[in-house]
Formats: sequence, structure tokens, C-alpha cells
Amino acid sequence: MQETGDRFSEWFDRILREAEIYDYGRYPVKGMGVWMPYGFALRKNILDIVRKELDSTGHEEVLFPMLIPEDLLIKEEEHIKGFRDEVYWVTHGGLDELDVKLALRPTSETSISYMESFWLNSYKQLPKKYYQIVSIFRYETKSTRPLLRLREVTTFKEAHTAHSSFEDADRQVKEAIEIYSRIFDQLGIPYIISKRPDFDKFAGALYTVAFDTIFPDGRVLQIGTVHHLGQSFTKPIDVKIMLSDESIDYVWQTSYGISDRVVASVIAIHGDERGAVIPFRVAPIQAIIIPIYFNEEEKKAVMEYAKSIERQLRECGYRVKLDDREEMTPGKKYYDWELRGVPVRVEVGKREVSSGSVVLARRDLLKRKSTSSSSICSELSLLGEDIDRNLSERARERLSSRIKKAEKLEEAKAYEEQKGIIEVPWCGRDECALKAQEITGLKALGSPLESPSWINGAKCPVCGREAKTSLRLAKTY
Ligand code: P5A
Ligand code: ZN
Repeated sequence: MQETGDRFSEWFDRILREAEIYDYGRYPVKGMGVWMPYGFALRKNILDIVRKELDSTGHEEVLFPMLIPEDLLIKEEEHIKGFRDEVYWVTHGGLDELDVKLALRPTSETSISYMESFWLNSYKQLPKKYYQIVSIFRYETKSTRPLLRLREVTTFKEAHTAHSSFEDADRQVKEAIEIYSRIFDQLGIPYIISKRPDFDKFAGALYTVAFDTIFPDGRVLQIGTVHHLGQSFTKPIDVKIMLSDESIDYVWQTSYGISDRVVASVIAIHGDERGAVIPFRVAPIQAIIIPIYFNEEEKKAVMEYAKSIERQLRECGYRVKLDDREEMTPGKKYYDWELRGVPVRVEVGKREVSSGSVVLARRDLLKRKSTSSSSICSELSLLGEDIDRNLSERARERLSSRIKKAEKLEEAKAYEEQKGIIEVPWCGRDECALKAQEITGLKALGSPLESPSWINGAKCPVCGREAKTSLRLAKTY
């Protein structure tokens, strides 16, 4: 049921604009778009989940300046090597050339570490977990795509944590993985978690764990990453604390981030040929009420009844809207709200007025059923849960059907046609992952966190050594 697959790219760009989510390509700066009211509301509801998960796990929200002085941004060598080509620089204030160039933050490890050098001085303060939700800027050179590869990432949720030992930072990586899993689960976005090969880790990290999902066109999108930063930033930026044995050491850190790609995934993964299908939990409008009448007399009774249904649902706490546009037919309205992915349509006509009922139509399965208006709140609650469960399940099934195992790289190459992720035995060495990329033309996503049992006794198809884990390969965004 993924009719959006073949011409996905076209579908996605069209839905973003026609559903009035994100207006992209018309604003006169490449890689930057505009959140429109409906999209902004969706983004906000998603961010509410993100905030709830972070706040309840001891993360504290902060807000750092957008500009980072050059001498600070370049302090960590690997970091700046990784980001050098992507930084936007502010060089002038008015007509004056600045003494020190200022970077539009591409991410905030350096500026947050810098302030931590003042804020942190004892192990007693740790662990410390900060996060912010901000715009970041990356001069992306791969082709830019709405929400998927932006030059201004407007929904960058970055968390930065500080610890007194390697092990505690390691533990934090695990907590972050759990938090992101819960966030994606609530949005019905299926994912696989991979430890990235060393050559693809975050610039400055000891290691990187990534969440990937598969889009309808079969390409893989990285939807979040968690990094163990070791002491890479705290050494050059001099973030030191006193430990319990009174010795002085540099702080250990992690960072993890998600972006606009999360909103993009909600749209892309659940959508169908009629448009978006937004999960009930985050839908800006959870139920749209459509009055149906054929003459003035009917109109009066139907509208009055529709308003009472609207009031009732609103009092129960639902986000509802009554579509009272006069110049538009009900059929046209159905089309309009289906495109925007409103999960439930409430139809009320003459028959419903006289029997005290409503028709509930669910967007995911396009099924309708009649229910008494007296139980509409509890019916809607059950229906909303069922929609979200169904969306999650069908997305998860689709993802698992697109992951295949192979013993040889030739099979991986053949599988590329079928679209998805192919997993092969792997000795764990970078050079073999690089070779595998070269041979298959696919990208190495890395390996599962726990070595899978199916590789026992298998050989790395590149070098013939014994496999220690598996390597996932896919065509990526
Ligand atoms: C972690 C947070 C970082 O920047 N510093 C703070 C770390 N990691 S990252 O992998 O580089 O980015 C985190 C996630 O952001 C998404 N992302 C993007 N989304 C849209 N457009 C972009 N240009 C873009 N760049 C990164 C990815 O999902 C990435 O995992
Ligand atoms: Zn090998």
C-alpha cells in the first residue's frame, strides 16, 4: 500500500506544499524553507513529545548564542576538519570587517563546552544534561532537499551531557538511545540502530550510534545520532573537574541530535496516494467535522448539531475543527482534509441529526462507522489509539520486509534493485566496509549494537576472515 514509492520525491515535495506544511523552493535562499501554520502546529506537537521525554529524564533546556567565534570553533581539530566546508561565516558588522570571524553554529559542542569550563568544577555536579532546540546552519553541498537536507535546520534538538568517567558517558549513550526509541515509537517511525563505521562517525566523536529509517522509495534516512565524545572537546577547551579522589580530570561528554527529518519522516512514512496521514497523537487537527446538507432547512439543523458536536469534542480536550466553508461541497472538503492527513473525519448530515449519531471516518484505512453522539469522546479516543497502533505496525512491517541478509556481496548488489537494507557478515574492519561500499555502490550504515547470532561461522565476504558482526548496506539520502 505504498503507492507513494515510485515517484516519492515528487509526492513528498507536493504534499509539503499542498498540505501547507512547509513551503520550500520559493524562498530566495537555497536550502531554506518556511514552516506554514499547519506544519508549524505539527512541528510543535512533535517537539512537545521531545521536550517531555528529555525533561522527564533530567535534561535541562538552555539557549546558546547562534554565533561562535572562529578561534573557539576551530579548537577541536577533527571537529573543524569535519565541518570546515559547511560553515557560514559572518565577517562584517555593518561596514566594519570583524576582527574575529563569527560562525553561524553548525552544531554547538564547542560553545557549550566553553561555557561548561566556567560552570563545572566538581564531580558532584555530574552528570549534567543540557539540551536546546534551535536553528543550525550547514552549507550542505550534496543536493539540498526540503526538511531532509537543509542549509538552515530549524528544528535541531541537540543534547549535550557531561560526565566524570568514560563509563558514565557510555551509560548516557544507552539512555539517549532509549529516549530516541521512545520518541520514534510514539510517532510510529520504525528504525534500526547501527554503530557507524569509524570513517563515518561524527567529527570529534569516539563513536557514533545512528537511527536510520527507510523511506518509501527504499532509500535510508539517518533520523538521529548519539555520540560518545570522550574528552575530545574538553581537553582543548579546558573543561576540568575535581573527581571524588580529589584528582583533576577533563570532563567526559556525549551529544545527540535529531532534526526536521523527524517531521519529514512522519509525513513520508505514513502517507499514501491521497496525501499525508498524521498520527492522531500529533495531528494539529485530530478530527475535522464536515456538515452535509442539501437545502436551507437542513442546513440550519445540521449546522446547529455540528456545532454541538464540535463543542463536545473540544470540551473533551480534542483538537477539532468544524469546516463550515459555504462555497465548497462536502466531497471537496473530504479531499482537502485527506491531503492534510487529518486522522478522523466526522460526518454529520440530516440522518445523524435525527438519530443523534455521527459517522467517524478514519484516514489510515479509509473506513467509516456510525456511532452515537453520546459516546463520541470515548469512541474518538479508542479510534485515535487504534489509528496510531495501525500506522506504527504497518510502518514497522514495511521496514522489516525491506531488510535482507546475504552471505555474498553479489547478492547485496542484486538486492539494491529491490530497495532497502542488506546485511552481510563482517570482520569489523574499516577497510572491508570501505571495500564493500565500493563493490556494491551502497553506503555502509555500520553494525548492530550486539553482534547477531546468524553470522556465527560465517566469513567476511571481502577478506575471508571470520565474521565478528554484520555490516548493513543501503542506498542513503
Ligand atoms: C549531535 C547533536 C550532531 O550535530 N551535535 C549536537 C551532534 N550530530 S549530527 O549527526 O551531525 O546531526 C544530528 C542529526 O541531525 C540531522 N541532520 C540534518 N537534518 C536536516 N538537514 C541537515 N542538513 C542535517 N544535518 C544533520 C540528522 O538526522 C542527524 O542525525
Ligand atoms: Zn573483512
